[in-house]
Amino acid sequence: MDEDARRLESWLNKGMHGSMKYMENHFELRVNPQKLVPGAKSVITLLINYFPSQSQSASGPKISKYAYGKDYHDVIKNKLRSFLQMLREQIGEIQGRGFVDSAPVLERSWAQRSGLGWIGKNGNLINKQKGSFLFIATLITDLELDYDDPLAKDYCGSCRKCIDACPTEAILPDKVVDGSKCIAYFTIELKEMLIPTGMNGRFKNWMFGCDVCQDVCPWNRFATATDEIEFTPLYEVLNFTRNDWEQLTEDSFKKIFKNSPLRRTKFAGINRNLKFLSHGEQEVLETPLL
Ligand code: B12
Ligand code: SF4
Ligand code: SF4
Repeated sequence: MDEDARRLESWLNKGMHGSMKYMENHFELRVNPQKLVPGAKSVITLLINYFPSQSQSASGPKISKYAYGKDYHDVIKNKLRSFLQMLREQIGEIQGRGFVDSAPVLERSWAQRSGLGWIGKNGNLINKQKGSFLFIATLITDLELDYDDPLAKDYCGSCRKCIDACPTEAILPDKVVDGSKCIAYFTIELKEMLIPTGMNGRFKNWMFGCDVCQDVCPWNRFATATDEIEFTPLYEVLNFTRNDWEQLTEDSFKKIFKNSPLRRTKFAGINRNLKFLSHGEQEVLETPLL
C-alpha cells in the first residue's frame, strides 16, 4: 500500500488527525495487514447500508444518520462473527479476524481495492448503486481467493458540491479531508472541553456528526432505506427538540442511549455541543470527557 502509506503519512504530518492520537499508532500495521494478522492472504470487504427510512424532525439539533439506531460496532461485529463461522463450516479451519472501525485498517482503501466503489472528493467510499451511507467492515483471512479488480473509475467528474457545501472547509483538493476541521471530529472525537472559537456559528445545528458532504452528493439521491432492523431510529433521536435535549438528565441519557453511538461523547460531550450550538460558548468542565 505504498501510495496509501504516503497519503497517510502526509495527513498525519500535517496534523489532520487533530487530537485523535490513536491515528498516530501502528502505522506499519495500518499499511500492511500481514503485520496485523500474520499469515493473511486476503482482505474481504463488506458494506452495509445505514440510510434510514425516517428523517429527524426539523426542530431538533441535528444528528448524523449513522447514529440513529443501535451502535454499528456491535451490530457489525456480530455479523462478522457469523460470517467467519459460516466460512469455516463451508471451507474448513481458516483463520480470520473481523474489523469495523476499531483497528488500524485503512477500510476505505480496501473497499476501493475490492471493487466496491470509489473514494469521492469528500473522502467517502461511494458505491454506484447504493451511494455512500454505508458502513465498511473488513475480514482479514489466511484463505487464498480469486481477487477482485479494484474499481478503476472515479465517478465524481467535475462535481464539487461537497467541497462547496462543507461548513468548515474541511474538504481539500485531491480527496484529502482535514479531520481536525470536520464537524464530526469536533462533536464526537474531541475530548477537550472547548471547541475552538473560530468555529463559532459554523456548525449549522449539527450536534453529533455531520452529513452535509453526503447529503449534497448526487450519488446519494437514490439511496434506499436500510432493511437492518438494528438500525431502526430511536424515537428520541428523531423527535427530541432542543428543549428536550437541554432538559435531559444524565441518568436518562445513559438509559435511552445505552446501545447508541451517542454514548461515545458521553453526556458531558452532548451538553458541550448543545451549548456550543446555542451560544458558541462553553463552560470549562473540570474533567476530560473520556
Ligand atoms: C479517523 C476517522 C474519522 C475522522 C477523520 C476522517 C478522515 N477523513 O480520515 C473523523 C472523526 C473526522 C471522521 C468522520 C467521518 N467518518 Co470516519 N473514520 C475514521 C477511521 C477510524 C479512520 C480513517 C483514516 O484512516 N483516516 C486517515 C486518512 C488519511 O485515510 P482515509 O480518509 O481513509 O483516506 C485514505 C484513502 O482515501 C486513500 N486514497 C484516497 N484517494 C486515493 C487515491 C489513490 C491513488 C490511493 C492509492 C489512495 C487514495 O488514501 C488514504 C490513505 O489510505 C475510519 C475507520 C477505519 N479504520 O478506516 C472511519 C470511517 C472512514 N468513517 C466513516 C464515517 C461513516 C464517517 C462520517 C460520515 C461520520 C459522520 N457522518 O459524522 C464522517 C465523514 C467525514 C469525511 N468526509 O471523511 C466510515 C466511512 C464509510 C464510507 N462509506 O466511506 C468509516 C470507514 C468507518 C466504517 N467502518 O464504516 N472519521
Ligand atoms: S462531515 Fe461535514 S464537516 Fe466533515 S467534511 Fe463532511 S461536510 Fe465537512
Ligand atoms: S458531491 Fe460530487 S465531488 Fe463530492 S463526492 Fe459526491 S460526486 Fe464526488
